Amino acid sequence: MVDFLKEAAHVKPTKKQLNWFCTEFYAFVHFGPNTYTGREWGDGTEEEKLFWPKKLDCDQWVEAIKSAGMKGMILTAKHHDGFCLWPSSYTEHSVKNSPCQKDIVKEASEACRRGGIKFGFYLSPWDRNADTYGTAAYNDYFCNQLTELLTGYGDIFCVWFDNACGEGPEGRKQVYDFPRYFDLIHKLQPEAVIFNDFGPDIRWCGNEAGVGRSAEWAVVPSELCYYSPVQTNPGPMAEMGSLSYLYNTEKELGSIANILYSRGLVFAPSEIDMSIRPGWFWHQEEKPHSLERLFAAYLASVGGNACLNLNIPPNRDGLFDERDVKRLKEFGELLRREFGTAIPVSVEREAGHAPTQPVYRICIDQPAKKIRYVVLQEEIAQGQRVESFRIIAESARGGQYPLYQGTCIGHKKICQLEDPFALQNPLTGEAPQEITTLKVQVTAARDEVIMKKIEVY
Ligand code: FUL
Repeated sequence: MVDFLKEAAHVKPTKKQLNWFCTEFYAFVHFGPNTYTGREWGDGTEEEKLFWPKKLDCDQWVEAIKSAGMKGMILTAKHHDGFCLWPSSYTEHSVKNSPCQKDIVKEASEACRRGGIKFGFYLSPWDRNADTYGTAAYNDYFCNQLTELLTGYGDIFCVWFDNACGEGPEGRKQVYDFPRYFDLIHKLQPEAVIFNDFGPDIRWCGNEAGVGRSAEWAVVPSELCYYSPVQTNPGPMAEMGSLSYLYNTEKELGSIANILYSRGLVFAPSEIDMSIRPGWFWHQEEKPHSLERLFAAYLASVGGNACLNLNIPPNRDGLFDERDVKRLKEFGELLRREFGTAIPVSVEREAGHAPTQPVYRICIDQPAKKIRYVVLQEEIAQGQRVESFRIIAESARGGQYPLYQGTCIGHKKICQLEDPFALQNPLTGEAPQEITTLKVQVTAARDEVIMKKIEVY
């Protein structure tokens, strides 16, 4: 068992998964015929002439995206209705037959380049317009479209696949040839991460509400992410049961109880995707979510060993709705206010503790009157290891105040602390006037802990 936990602790990300982790927060952009029909899922019969964003301005999108601190954009090049936002040579159902006559993928990718953010695309395998859907020929069609997108628009940081698989003509269902799609991406854009519900590079978090797990491991059983390369032996309990029930909506994925039964572990971190509004596409009557809700989603994702993919849908003019632009700006201001400037501290790893239970002593240079967050980062390039930890504050007079109890850390854990100045020491009744020291105590880990960074805000 100890050997297996050590193996689990050494499951490593690829370089592109590490780069993706550092992107942290990026925008989804859902745009297409649904924007004009008011639907969420088109059926593929929508007329091309409907799509006409008369004031299209992708620089306006990029500016708003950047104002919230996001570092990339993923555009729905084709949604389930099959309408292509670029003039694909393989279908008539695209912008080329709309009065707009613009290549939206080109406009958006160039605006991202100008604005210095990354660009990626969503390409729906489910296509309710393609005649060949449900036959082997559809996989060729899909690969042709993928090739156009992978070769015509510069560097792609992420290709986002939707797993939805509905019926096509005469009730035919398509067998998606994902391994073939992945090979094509590896060949044409080797730096791009691939999102799919079950990996290979990034997996779906299991909800669209911006909610995270209490322990979000990037190391998960291969039973869940069966497209990702297996990096360990089977767990010690693998012969005594199975994980065949495992699905992304489970509350626990990478917990010890689960991994012991696994046939092998993979590195497949989670992306939290949600929309700034109730729908993925723009609807006049919908309003953006509150700042509180967006901030909670940020803590759960960027602050919970995942990334946040926040959708902002352009309106019928081809512009981000002013209400969303305002909310994004406010959100960026909030993030800068909370995490803009770290409190100067010096961190020391105390001697005399086991390598799996280190204690980090954080001395606050100028005793602080307000402490809200401790941000922890493991050296995830070496693997994810911490199982549990606690944070304690020490007052100038030696009082101890428990501020936080956490599970895993991974790439980044933002710990929102209890207000130490509102706490009383249970023994002395004393409330601290100033905090001089914080202690991060790891209480369990799968192998020696390598902490990359500790910051206080
Ligand atoms: C889902 C789709 O069915 C939704 O329309 C949306 O695109 C969301 C991101 O993924 O599977």
